[in-house]
Amino acid sequence: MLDPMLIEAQPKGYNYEEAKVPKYNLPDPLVCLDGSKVKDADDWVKKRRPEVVRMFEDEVYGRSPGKPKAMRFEIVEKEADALGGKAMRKQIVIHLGKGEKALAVNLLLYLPKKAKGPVPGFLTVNFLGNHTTNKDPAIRIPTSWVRNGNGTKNNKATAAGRGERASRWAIDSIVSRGYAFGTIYYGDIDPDFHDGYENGIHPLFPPKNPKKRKPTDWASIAGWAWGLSRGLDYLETEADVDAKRIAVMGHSRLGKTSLWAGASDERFALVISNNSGCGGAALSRRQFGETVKRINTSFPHWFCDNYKKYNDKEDECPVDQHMLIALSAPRPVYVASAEGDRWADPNGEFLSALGAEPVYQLFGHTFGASKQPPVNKPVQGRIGYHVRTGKHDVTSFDWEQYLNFADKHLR
Ligand code: GTR
Repeated sequence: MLDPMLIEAQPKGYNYEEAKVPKYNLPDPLVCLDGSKVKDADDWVKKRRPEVVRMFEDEVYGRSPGKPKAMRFEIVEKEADALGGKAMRKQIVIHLGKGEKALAVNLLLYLPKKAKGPVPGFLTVNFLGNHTTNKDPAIRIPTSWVRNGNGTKNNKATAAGRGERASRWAIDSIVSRGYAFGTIYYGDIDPDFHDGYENGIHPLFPPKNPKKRKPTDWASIAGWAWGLSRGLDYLETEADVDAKRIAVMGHSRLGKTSLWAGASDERFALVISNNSGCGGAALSRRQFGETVKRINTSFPHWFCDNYKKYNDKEDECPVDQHMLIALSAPRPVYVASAEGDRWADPNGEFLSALGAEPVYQLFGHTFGASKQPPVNKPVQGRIGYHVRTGKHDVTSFDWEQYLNFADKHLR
């Protein structure tokens, strides 16, 4: 398999021209499977939304288990004076399952020290270990699989990686603006390579034997999203956090993950997709940049087996990704693109947000854009969108917009 990190930003042989986007018809989020039209918000909530969730489960991400019985939270570290006195730090291990295959998922949490009463926050998921999100020397280093362990080839994280991804995580600003910041390392939940679902979260739940898997069983994106829900389960027990005001955020494959987490767990109050692209915010039918076939080939473990039916047959899929954005409604949702990230189809990400607006309108909410806004000019209605200059990444510009959006909706 190709090393996902080594795949260049714009592989050759794919379409990057708007004029070459094929003609397509998007499925109407407001037309039910029986052909009837959604009349109002109640109809969406009771009838259409469950249908759409089921289609995403069965055709795209796979069905996940619910909240597990065998789960235990252990606070393994606590510091009242972290980040130069600005924050409290807590590190929690979420123990999942029993026996040999039991998992220990590490949650790192910073809480603003000055806060009076429970604070809103961001729950995020990261690529290389919690210790890479900040230089703080007390952050625990993962013992689970990591990609190339900080430049080495042994798949073990080392202290050399401390803070190496700090530019992606505006922890200082987040805490200074009165929000909690939580992050989970995705490899603690499910290692990101295809091993036939023998490792990570999947063997802890039926069918424990991967040979008995059905084409609708969950794969890795659903596993990471499910892990975010377990992080939220912990936050519900945390007196200093208001678990009813938690935004879920991720980048790239983890942006696909945060969208599915927000869609499948309505406790998340706000949903943020950063450069999530194909299988995330971007419309698959446009076949711009990464395609369904390509993603299913490079990353066969991300989506359920049924999704492979749509390789080169995007039009046959009963959903497209605007319906995923719509599953956040009526909660605020933010889709962010980068101009240089054409592999992720920035305009397709915008059009997907736009395609979700009819569902928001049922609740009296609007987006505020009808075509992709110019670069670095965010639009923030109940749906937020921006395309910034630069490449596939998370920047302080992105976080500035997420914080403004959260100020508007979670305060
Ligand atoms: C790419 C993949 C994208 C995106 C990205 C990432 O190689 O094609 O869908 O998920 O990886 O997660 O960094």
